[in-house]
Amino acid sequence: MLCLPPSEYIMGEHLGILKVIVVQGKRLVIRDFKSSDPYVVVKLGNQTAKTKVINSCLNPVWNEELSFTLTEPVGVLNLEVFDKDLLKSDDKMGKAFLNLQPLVSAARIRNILRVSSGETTIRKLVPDSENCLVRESSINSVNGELVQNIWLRLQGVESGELELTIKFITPLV
Ligand SMILES: [Ca+2]
Repeated sequence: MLCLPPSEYIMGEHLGILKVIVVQGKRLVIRDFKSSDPYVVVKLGNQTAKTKVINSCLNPVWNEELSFTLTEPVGVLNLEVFDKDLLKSDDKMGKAFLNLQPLVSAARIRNILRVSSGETTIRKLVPDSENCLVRESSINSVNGELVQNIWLRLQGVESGELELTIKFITPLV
């Protein structure tokens, strides 16, 4: 009798390039006297990237694009904000995560629908107890690229939100 694996993925299969644009932070927590010097560390599996530090700012605008390769099994994107300090170790300003599975599923739907041009909303995600979403987030196909704009609520702190734009570049097969 043929025994199939529980899911269809092939371990280590290369799915595409994931571009994470860390757009901005809002209402971040104070970790110095009156402000903070925030930067964001983004992790996907064993890949890590970080933004630059923005000094003395609780509503920083980074607009920085960080690139990752996405492989099966699809993991979770982890984000953590820190306050840069010179004389002591950096302080924590909250963390958030994003499940990338909906984006990968959206890519499959796009392939089935053969969407390669124009802008089409593939699916919408709503905030719930299983994610960090602040508001509804839609996954769009924009000229063949999958684009998702997201506001994430930072966990473990009194306040703070992060805005990301995720682009998933994967061949139409
Ligand atoms: Ca500082």
